Amino acid sequence: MSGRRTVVIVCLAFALLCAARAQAAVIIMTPEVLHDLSHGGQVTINNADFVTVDQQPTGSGVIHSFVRIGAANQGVVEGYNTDGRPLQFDEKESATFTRSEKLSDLKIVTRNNIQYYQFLLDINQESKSPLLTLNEVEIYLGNAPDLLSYSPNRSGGGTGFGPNSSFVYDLDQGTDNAIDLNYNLNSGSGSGDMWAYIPKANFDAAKAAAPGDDFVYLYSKFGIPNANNDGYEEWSGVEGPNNNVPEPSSLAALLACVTCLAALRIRRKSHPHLILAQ
Ligand SMILES: [Ca+2]
Ligand SMILES: [Ca+2]
Ligand SMILES: [Ca+2]
Repeated sequence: MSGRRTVVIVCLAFALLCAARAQAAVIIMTPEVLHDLSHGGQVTINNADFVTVDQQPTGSGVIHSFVRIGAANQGVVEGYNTDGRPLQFDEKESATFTRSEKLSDLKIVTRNNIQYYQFLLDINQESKSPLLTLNEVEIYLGNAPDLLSYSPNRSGGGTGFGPNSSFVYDLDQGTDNAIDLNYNLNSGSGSGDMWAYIPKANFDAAKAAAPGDDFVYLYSKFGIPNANNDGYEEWSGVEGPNNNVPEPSSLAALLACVTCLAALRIRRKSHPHLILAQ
């Protein structure tokens, strides 16, 4: 082999190596897009609204917690709600606070003329180190209340509970997103820090794909770069009458309407000309 050919081959190999390294670097170094709610405010990500709680909750509905996630001295924590045991990640064991949540128990709320299901995140951090990054939120509907063996990171190939679940929402769909939160904005005991409004249309699509999937599973992960400290993080659902079941007041109105129509029909029979003239 001539000296010149050897130089060309070596240069080519070096160029290929550099290209491979550069591509690997791009994949590894793609940063999360950090949405800063540490000073309050709100952000919309993949049609879901994340809104800082800057006052005590108002309106109707019951706020019912369904998962507590925490681990002492662990910067990154993750978990999801289920009745299944043993728990997979950093969830708290109590069946009262880490449990299944039925879709039919959640209240449908309307915000800016769009229907949502509403969730509340309550974080607990040290006052002197109050920031916490929410890195992942993934929601699925599952076909049983006690599913386990969750496959996280859907944007990286995670499958939820596989065929036992249908996909609803991913914070990282399309872009790897994260949200910075500040415990000190609402540091009162048990006070919530952020509302998450997830479009009802997402749930409807999941139900259409798998009508038997009735249980809401919410997986979340915290801690990069602003790490977990102090107490647990807790998600709740806003429960209450939803559009699938008429509210008592609606039922009463419906009954009144039926009674009224029946009365009109009787009146029309006895005074046909009177009704026709109207
Ligand atoms: Ca809090
Ligand atoms: Ca993310
Ligand atoms: Ca914490």
